[in-house]
Amino acid sequence: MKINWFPGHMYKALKEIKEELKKVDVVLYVLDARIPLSSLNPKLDELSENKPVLYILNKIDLADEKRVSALKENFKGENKDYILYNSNFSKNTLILDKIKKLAYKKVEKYKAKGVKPTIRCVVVGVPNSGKSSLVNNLCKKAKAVTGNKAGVTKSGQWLNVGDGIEIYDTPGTLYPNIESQEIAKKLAYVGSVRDEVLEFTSLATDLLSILNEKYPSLISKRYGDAKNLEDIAFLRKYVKAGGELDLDRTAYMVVDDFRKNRIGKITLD
Ligand SMILES: Nc1nc2c(ncn2[C@@H]2O[C@H](COP(=O)(O)OP(=O)(O)O)[C@@H](O)[C@H]2O)c(=O)[nH]1
Ligand SMILES: [Mg+2]
Repeated sequence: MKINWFPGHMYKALKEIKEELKKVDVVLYVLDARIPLSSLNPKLDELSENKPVLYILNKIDLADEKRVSALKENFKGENKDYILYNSNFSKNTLILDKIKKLAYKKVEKYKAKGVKPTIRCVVVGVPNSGKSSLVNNLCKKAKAVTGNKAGVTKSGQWLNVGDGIEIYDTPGTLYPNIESQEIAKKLAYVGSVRDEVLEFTSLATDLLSILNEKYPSLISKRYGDAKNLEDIAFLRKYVKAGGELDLDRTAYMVVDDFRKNRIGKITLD
């Protein structure tokens, strides 16, 4: 299977992101902690002209925290920081603190003039990484900054989340640079590629081979001695009317098991 998913609108999206990035002081880059390196666009610095970045390693509740921590060097540096996060549950005060630290240059500059600065942020990341959830998580008590008439919900507003920090309410989609099928597949495993363009038998076969190598004990725990699609179909008695093993159904089930955390907490880099 070749995942031909590189969306045509990607180039337009990239141009839009570049425009959005110009308006902000800090970039909030949401990465799926199950595939943190694979959901990262390596050209972000170029796109953002080296703006400070806070990497949100999101869905940490689904990920292998040990493995994520082992990768942390990729997300640290001058102008860069990271946080392990669950957008559905984590308290956002830690994020706000980190944003302030990353924007210290602006804060200092304004302080010297006796003015409290506004720190503007935008959320970016691949589809399904949790960008909207993060915006909601940050904006629990937020008020729209720009004229927001009652009853009219517009997108494209700055939301004041406290501490002089404003978040743009519309996250930007930023894909990793994928000529690589390896990366495309990892995005597919976690649900960041539209399922319609995927062949599940091929996808599940590849996923199982990675998991058998990296997380053999989790695979045995879930599927016993079954290591491949045929064995799992047999084990689960997924059979078609004629008695043939139903590999399509099995494949879908395996990918779904992975996505819903039924195999366990996994990080595939
Ligand atoms: N388990 C878990 N699910 C999350 C987390 N953040 C987001 N989600 C879920 O992931 C799915 C996609 O989230 P969404 O915010 O719509 O992603 P977006 O496409 O990047 O805007 C939704 O079902 C969210 O509830 C998280 O930290 N942990
Ligand atoms: Mg969204």
